[in-house]
Amino acid sequence: MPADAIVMDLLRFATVGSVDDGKSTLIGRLLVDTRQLFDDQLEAVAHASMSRGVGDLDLSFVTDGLRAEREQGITIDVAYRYAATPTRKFIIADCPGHVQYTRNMATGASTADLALVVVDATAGLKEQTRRHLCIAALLGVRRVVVAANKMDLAEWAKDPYDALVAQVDELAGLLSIDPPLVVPVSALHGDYVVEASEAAPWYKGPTVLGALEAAPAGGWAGEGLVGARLPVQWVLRHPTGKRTYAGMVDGAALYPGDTVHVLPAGIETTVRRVATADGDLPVAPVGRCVDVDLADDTPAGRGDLLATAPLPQVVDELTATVCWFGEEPLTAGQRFRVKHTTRTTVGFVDHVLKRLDVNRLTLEDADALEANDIGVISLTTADPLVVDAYTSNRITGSFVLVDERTNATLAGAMVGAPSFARAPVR
Ligand SMILES: Nc1nc2c(ncn2[C@@H]2O[C@H](COP(=O)(O)OP(=O)(O)OP(=O)(O)O)[C@@H](O)[C@H]2O)c(=O)[nH]1
Ligand SMILES: [Mg+2]
Repeated sequence: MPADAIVMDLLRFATVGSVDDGKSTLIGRLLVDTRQLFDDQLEAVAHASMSRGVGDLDLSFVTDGLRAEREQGITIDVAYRYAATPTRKFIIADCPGHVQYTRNMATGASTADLALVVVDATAGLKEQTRRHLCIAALLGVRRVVVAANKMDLAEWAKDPYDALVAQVDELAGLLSIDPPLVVPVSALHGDYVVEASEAAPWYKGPTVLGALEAAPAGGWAGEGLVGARLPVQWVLRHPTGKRTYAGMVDGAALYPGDTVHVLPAGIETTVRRVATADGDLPVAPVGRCVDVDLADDTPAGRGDLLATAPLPQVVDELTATVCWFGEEPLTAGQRFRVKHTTRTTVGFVDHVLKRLDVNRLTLEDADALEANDIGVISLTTADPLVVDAYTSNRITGSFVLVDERTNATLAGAMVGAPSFARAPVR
């Protein structure tokens, strides 16, 4: 099978939604009912459930493996699981819902093609679910499936389901995404997760698994908008004295013979060869790690970017959308280490421009961002960065702000203003 076919067959999705709405239970149910778990894994979950006194089989224990997670009954770290059905492979990121771990959710969603939003249908859309969906939309996840969970507690009444559909449609409109499918489910009992059920005769749509199998792969908003991008990770020095440049291809495929620019220096040259440990390639597809030989002995270093047209921008002042995870507020004048692709430099916050109201999805004037706020800032960097708008490329359009003293990652940032917010940034 060609490499592309394997990629096409794969869907990466992340669970998002508020704490305790049933994300881990739903993933546990999905894995158990599609028979992804070995007997000994199931036995271990059953044993842990009994010893914690939470019944015969707490399905959330399938992904909640940390002791603190099982003791507190919440997810803390993102759990990645693999699953395969006859039609598709899945990489699942089960994210935490607790507001304190929003940064982990953002990490889990940052590589997802699809967000599986889990909502307790008896409670409706909560602020944290809106925040999660905003973050997923900001991260470019445009495909969404909603599980209206705990329908058993609502005795499968249609009214709470209809009310949730109306709330979800309104939010989708504000986020400029298509109205998502809303599947009524009981993660606890399994109705409409893998198996259809008689519980909701008024529901004619697919199960959660059916929706996940039918969703188009890829699905990230910015695909195909830029040329090839290769952030140089290593410079390989050969015995002959020649240098070649290793890194992962992104944005678009890279071909021998392509005209490339070495940025930020701006030197134009040609790709002579694209090699791997197994020999030369006629084409290096997106996601492939390769070693590039440039014509004319063109010099480049770690942190440089090799790019084909349409080209990125070289900037030392930029506007960015940030998810702020620091305990202390983010304000103008602060200084951070900026990590962008393989380049690290220092950045200074010139202004905090806006803060996103996650309930109304409007950008409000602000001069500080509190923990877990989403906002817009302007930043100056000590060295130039080579960027694309996040809406065009996930890799070259994102960076993180790191505390220089503690090394803690304090913000995830996307180049440009949020695409969906209605108010102008300046
Ligand atoms: N009645 C009922 N209870 C459910 C259902 N799904 C989950 N629960 C219960 O809800 C509680 C929370 O479930 P989890 O799966 O841990 O929720 P979560 O969304 O993963 O929580 P965090 O990861 O901490 O955000 C557990 O006690 C579950 O047994 C359901 O469909 N019906
Ligand atoms: Mg969980």
